[in-house]
Amino acid sequence: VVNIAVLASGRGTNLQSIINNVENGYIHDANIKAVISDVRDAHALERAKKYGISAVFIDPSEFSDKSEYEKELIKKLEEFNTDLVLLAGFMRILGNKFVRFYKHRILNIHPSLLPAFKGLRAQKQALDYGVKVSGCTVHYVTEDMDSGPIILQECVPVYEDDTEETLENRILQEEHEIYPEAVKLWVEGKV
Ligand code: 3YE
Repeated sequence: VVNIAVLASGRGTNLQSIINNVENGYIHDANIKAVISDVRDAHALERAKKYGISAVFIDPSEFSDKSEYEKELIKKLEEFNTDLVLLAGFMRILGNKFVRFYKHRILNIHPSLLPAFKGLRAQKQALDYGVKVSGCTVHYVTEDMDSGPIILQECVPVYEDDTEETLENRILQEEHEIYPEAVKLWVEGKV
C-alpha cells in the first residue's frame, strides 16, 4: 500500500479529485495519510478533515530559513510513513535536500503544457503570448521548478474571448482528470 501525503496552499480542488479517486477505487492500494499546508486557513485542510485525513499546518514564519522549514516538513512526512508526495497548489519551491530525500517520489501539476509557461500565473502567460492551445502537465519534481520529467499532459483550446479565469477553469477540468490518472500509474509502478 502506497502512503500518500499532499502538500497544498490553497483551495485544494486537485486534492479533492485525488480523494474522490481513492474513495471510488480508481486509485487502489493507496491511502491519503495527510494534507500539509504552509497556509493556516487553506481550504485544503478543511477538505482533509472532512474525510478523516490528518490536516497539518506548518507555519513557515516559525523557521529561520527554507532548509529548517523543510526539515520539519520531512519529519512530519516521515511520521506518516509517506511514500509519495503530491504537490497540489503548493506555492513553494522545494530545496535540494527535500527533493533528494523524496527522489522520484514527488509529483506536481502545472497549468500549462510544459516546458512552456513555467512559474506563476501560467494561464495569464499563455493568454499574453497568444497561444491557441494550452493545457496542463503532471511532472516529477526536481530541483529546477517546473522542469522535471513529464508524466502526463492534456491540452485545451484557448479562445479569443478567454480571460485568465475562463482559461483557468477549462484547464482545471483537465487537471482533475490527469492528476488522478498519473497517481494511479505511479502507484501501480507504471511510470
Ligand atoms: N519546487 C521544486 N521543483 C518544482 N515547487 C513547485 C513545483 C516545483 C517546486 O518543480 N524544487 C512562488 C512560486 C512557487 C515562490 O517563488 N515562492 C517562494 C517564496 C514563498 C513565500 O515566501 O511565500 C519560494 O521560495 O518558495 C510548486 C509550484 C511552486 C510555485
